[in-house]
Amino acid sequence: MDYAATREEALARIAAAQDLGTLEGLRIEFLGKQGSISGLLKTLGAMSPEERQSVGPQIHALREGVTAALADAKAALEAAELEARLASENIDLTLPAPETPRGSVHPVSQVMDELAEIFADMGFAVATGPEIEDDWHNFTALNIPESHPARAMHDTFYFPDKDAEGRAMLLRTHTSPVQIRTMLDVVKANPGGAPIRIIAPGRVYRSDSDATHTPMFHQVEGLVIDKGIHLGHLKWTLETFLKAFFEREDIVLRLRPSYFPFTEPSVEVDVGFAIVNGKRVLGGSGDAPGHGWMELLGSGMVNRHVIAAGGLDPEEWQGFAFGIGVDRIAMLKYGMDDLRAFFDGDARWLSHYGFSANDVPTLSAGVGTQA
Ligand code: 2NL
Repeated sequence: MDYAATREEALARIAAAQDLGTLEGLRIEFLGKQGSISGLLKTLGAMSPEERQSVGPQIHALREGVTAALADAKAALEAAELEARLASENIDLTLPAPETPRGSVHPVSQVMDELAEIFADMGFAVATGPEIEDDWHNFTALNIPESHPARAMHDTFYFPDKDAEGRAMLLRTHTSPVQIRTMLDVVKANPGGAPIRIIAPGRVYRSDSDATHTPMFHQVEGLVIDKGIHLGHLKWTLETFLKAFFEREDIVLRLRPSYFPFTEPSVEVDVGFAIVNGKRVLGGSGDAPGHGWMELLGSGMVNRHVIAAGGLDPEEWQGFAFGIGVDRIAMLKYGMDDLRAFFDGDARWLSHYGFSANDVPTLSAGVGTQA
C-alpha cells in the first residue's frame, strides 16, 4: 500500500477545509473509531513480526502527520473565526443601559418605619412578639373577662389545639400581648421594675371582612410605664407624634371619654379637620365652622390589673398606652381610599403608591397632608 499517497491526499483535504465542521468530519473519517487510519493500525495485529517492523513505522508516521495537520488547521480556522467576529461585532457604549426592574416599599412598611422613627426620637424602643399567642397573654392579662365578646369564636381565630400549659392558642387580635411579655421580661431582668417606653408594631388578626375591615391588619401600640405618669404625658406624646407624622403644626386633639378593659380611664382621641375643595384635611380645631372631628386612635391610663399582670406593683408604677390602626393612618396620610387594595398584591397599585427603597423615612419626608 502507498502510505505516502494516502498521506498526501489526507493533507490536501485537510488544507482545503473551510470551516471547523468540515475539519471535524475529516478527523472522524481518518482517526475516528471506524476511521481509515484507525483501520490501518488495526491490521498491524494480524501481521508477522517482520512485516510489522517494516509497515508499522509508516502507518504511525501517517497517523502522526494527519494528527498534526488537523491540529494546525483547527488552530488556523479558530483564529480566522475570532478575527471575523471581532471585525463584525461591535458594542455601542453610548446606548443607555437596559432598565433594571425595581421593587418598592409597601405603604404599610413605610408608615411603620415612620412610626418607629418618630417614637425613637421620643425615646421609645421597638418591641416584637409572636403572632400565634395564648389566651392568657392576649386576653386574661389585659383584663378582658371570659365573657367578653372579643373572645368569642366569631371575632378571634382560634387553633384547635391547646398549648403545653393548657391555654387556648389563637392569632393575636392586637399587639398588646407583646407589651405584656415586655413588662414580664423587664421585671424578670430587674425585679424592682423599671421604666418602659416601647411601641409594638405588627400584624394582628380578627375574623372580620368587609369594605373597611380585613381579617389581617396592622397595629402599632405604645406603652409607657414609669412613676407619676398621668394623662398629660399621654396627650403630649400623642400630640407630638401626630404633628410629626402628618407634618402639620396645627394638629388639634380632642380627648373623649371611652371604655377599654385594659385602660382606666380610657380616652378616644379625635383630630380636627377642615373641608378643603371637598376633601378632609387634618388641622385646626374641629369645632370651627366647616370643620369636624375625626376619630384617630384609642388610648388611656393602663388599668391597674394589667400593671399587676405584667408583674409590677400598681401602687408604685403607672402608665399610659395607646393603639393605632396603621393601615388607617397610612390611608389618611397618603390619600388612599380602599383598604382592601393594601392586601390585593397588585403590582400596579404598588408602583403608584409604593415608596422607593432609598426613601428613608425622616420626620420631614413624605407628601404630608396638604390641600
Ligand atoms: C384602639 C385601641 C388601645 C391599648 C390599645 C394597651 C396595651 C397594654 C395595656 C393597656 Cl399592654 N393598653 N393598649 C390601650 C388603649 C387602646 O387600642 O382602638 N386601637 C386601634
